[in-house]
Amino acid sequence: MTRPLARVPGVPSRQRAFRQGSSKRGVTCPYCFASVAPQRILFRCRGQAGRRQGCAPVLDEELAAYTGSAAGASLPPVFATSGRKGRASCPECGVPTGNRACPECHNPLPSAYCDSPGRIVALVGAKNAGKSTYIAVLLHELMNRVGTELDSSLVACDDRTIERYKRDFARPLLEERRLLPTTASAATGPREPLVYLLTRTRRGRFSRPRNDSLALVLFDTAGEDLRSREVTDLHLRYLEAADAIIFLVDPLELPGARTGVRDSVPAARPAHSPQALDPDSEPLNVIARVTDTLRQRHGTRPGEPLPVPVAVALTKIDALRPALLRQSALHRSRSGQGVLDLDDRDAVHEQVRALLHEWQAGQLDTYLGQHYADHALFGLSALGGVPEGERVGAGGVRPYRAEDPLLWLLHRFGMLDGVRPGGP
Ligand SMILES: Nc1nc2c(ncn2[C@@H]2O[C@H](COP(=O)(O)OP(=O)(O)OP(=O)(O)O)[C@@H](O)[C@H]2O)c(=O)[nH]1
Ligand SMILES: [Mg+2]
Ligand SMILES: [Zn+2]
Ligand SMILES: [Zn+2]
Repeated sequence: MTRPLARVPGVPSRQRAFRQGSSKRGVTCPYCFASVAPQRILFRCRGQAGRRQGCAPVLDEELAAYTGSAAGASLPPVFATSGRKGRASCPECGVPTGNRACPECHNPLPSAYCDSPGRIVALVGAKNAGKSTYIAVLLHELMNRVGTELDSSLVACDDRTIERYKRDFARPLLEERRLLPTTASAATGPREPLVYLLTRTRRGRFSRPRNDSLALVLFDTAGEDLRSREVTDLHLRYLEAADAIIFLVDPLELPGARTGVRDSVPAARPAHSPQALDPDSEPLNVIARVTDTLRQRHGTRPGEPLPVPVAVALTKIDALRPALLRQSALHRSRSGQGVLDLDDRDAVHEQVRALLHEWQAGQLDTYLGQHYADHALFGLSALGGVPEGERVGAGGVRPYRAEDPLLWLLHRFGMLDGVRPGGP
């Protein structure tokens, strides 16, 4: 007999505090991370199309400065208006428009993003932790299997995001099955976040369907750049703007984990490599630097936990010995469709916690507990198998639990119900 699912739609009080605490008065631009008061948001003329009269395209210098190129920066002009409505008429041609733009960098601000509080999710981790691979796979999952399950759409907010996702992530990794190159430091060239709007339609039993949106802003940080305390300006603003953090940890880098690793996996780094001596790349030191940055923004007192939820995920768990995962929560696939299974969540959290302690990395867990009001532990594999040389393993990319951290964050943001299959 199946028991009725215990639904937990309400947001726990701790989380409610977070939602209120982080309510920003303005909108944070997902491109330049400037905080923009609603009345300062610009509109962009819709321009000429077919028989519609409108302004001709002109070079937008702010946008060109942001992208570092004049290509694609010739657009109908932007204009300011005193009103706060979602639409305005162009003062030049009179055509009404609903296209909005950031007053600082002139990138498009989707109306769903302006109207609902945007959530910026920052993805961080040491060099080689698996960030770029994870971005490629997570976005693909959200556009396909997981998107269908959640009744959600994932839409790129600008053409450059579409182009870059294809060129730098999907084509090499998912189509050509080549491992992604090390991400170059932001110091060597301008880099842009990938900006998506994730919209979920929720059908309540007694209410009309409602759309909830989350701006998923993924900035593929180079692990290299998180090694020093002098984080680049864009990184700093990205972290300061973050409403949630996904922190990726390569278990093969944890001191005690090697015994739990399959023999077939080559050492993540030979003992004599300079990196092996580099304490700046230790997961704990990377998270500590990120935490210091967040503390400055939130102005919290030392000892007072930060309100930003942080999801900490062990990547590459396919490389762990099967014996370690057998009969464990991590070994099961996730249950639940379009909901977060809270029993499963607790079990995975506890198992990863136990693994961390077993691997002499218990400090990481202790540190998170001391500094964050809300942290959750995950184990995932973006590739689903150990790579062969420069290529994805023979079975192709078969992600495993890659979406878990995002589902938890959606639950935290009140966009996904939690259930306890075993009763409350
Ligand atoms: N076994 C296994 N290996 C993985 C997985 N994901 C990534 N890797 C390995 O980890 C390497 C680094 O992954 P990246 O995604 O490039 O790491 P990164 O965090 O972006 O690194 P930086 O760009 O240097 O900061 C890959 O080349 C793979 O060899 C996984 O799911 N399983
Ligand atoms: Mg990378
Ligand atoms: Zn116009
Ligand atoms: Zn901007």
